[in-house]
Amino acid sequence: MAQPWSSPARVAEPDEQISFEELALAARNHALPLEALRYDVTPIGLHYLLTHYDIPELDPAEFTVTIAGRVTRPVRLDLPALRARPRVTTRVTMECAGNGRALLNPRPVSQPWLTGAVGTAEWTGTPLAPVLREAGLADDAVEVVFAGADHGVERGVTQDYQRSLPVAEALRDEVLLAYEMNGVPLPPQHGAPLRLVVPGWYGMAHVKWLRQITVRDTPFDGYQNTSAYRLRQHPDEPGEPVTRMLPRALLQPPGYPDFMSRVRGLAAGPCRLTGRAWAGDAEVTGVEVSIDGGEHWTPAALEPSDAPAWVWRRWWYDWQATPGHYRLQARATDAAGRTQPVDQSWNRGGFTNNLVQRVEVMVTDATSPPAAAAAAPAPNPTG
Ligand SMILES: Nc1nc2c(c(=O)[nH]1)N[C@H]1C(S)=C(S)[C@@H](COP(=O)(O)O)O[C@H]1N2
Ligand SMILES: [Mo]
Repeated sequence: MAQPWSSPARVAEPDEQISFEELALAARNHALPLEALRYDVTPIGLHYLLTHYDIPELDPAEFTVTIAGRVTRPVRLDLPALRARPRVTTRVTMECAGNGRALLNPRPVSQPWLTGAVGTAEWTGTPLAPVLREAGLADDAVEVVFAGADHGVERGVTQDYQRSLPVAEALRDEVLLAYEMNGVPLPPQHGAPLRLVVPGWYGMAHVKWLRQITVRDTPFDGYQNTSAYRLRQHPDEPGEPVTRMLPRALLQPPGYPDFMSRVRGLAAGPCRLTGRAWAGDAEVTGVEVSIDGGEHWTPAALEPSDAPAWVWRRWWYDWQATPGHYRLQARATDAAGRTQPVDQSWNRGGFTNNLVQRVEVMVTDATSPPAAAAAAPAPNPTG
């Protein structure tokens, strides 16, 4: 073979387009269609999806998860035992740390997300903390490693997908061993029969197909913690770990799309712009909208909520649309004063890029046909 079968991390050349390999990843791992921002809870098939390797084949009847390592009483639990434990349902907005990657310049070569790597689900399961406490955490426990049943090779490193959390994070009340999503057993692609849910953290921490929990007295040095999911400017630096979601607002694109460009068509007149906003740590306190490409920002209305930062909230802004070409933008600010940047903050992995979303809209006079129809394009052969 001319190419090594598992290549090192790479940043695209300045004029390099999306590759066949990136297309292959994008076709497996899909985004939330932005019109699905209309749902408080994302229907399962519309929730974004990200799987590093293959979806593993697991028999729920045979399935067990083990809790071992630095504990006094190692435990093995099957699904009936998990279901017999206290049952909690919690709503969580989850976003991939790579969301926004393909908008970066230069582009880190990996799953080429635009802005839709997010979804909100209702996860049902049992809290992790009591399970860990019953197993008896050793005094010297520092991290807990969560291993999935999926296996692959990444940048030359053969592995099962594994991620660790510091003990204090693993013991948070909100962290769940989840066996249901939106009221039904987890579907295969979202981690059946069991996954971890770590509200507030980017997606990589929510380990799917969870089959082993190992308590450690030293920091975990696995690939997904020390090589991947680090904020680096240079390949050789250790980099800061990726943890919680930064604030982000998304706009549900108004009007109707052009098939290829996705530019929106909209008839002039009153238009309520609406979308969702969330964060991973301190709650969203405001959303601002710009209709003039970022010259002016106006506060949007934000739905009142007692929910934590990681449950997305609806926002809206009443726009009097007059004919013309617009670039709509929305940006969120959280209670810690963090606002989404209008310029990219770049890192080699393309992580945590919460650069503001931009939506192009052609507003046409309500009485004349839309510009696109007037141009009478050839029928689309692909349907
Ligand atoms: N076992 C396992 N867990 C995993 C992954 C994976 O590839 N294998 N991908 C992670 C990443 S990067 C993300 S963004 C989320 C995606 O969860 P979803 O596919 O249910 O939306 O799962 C995380 N958990
Ligand atoms: Mo991710």
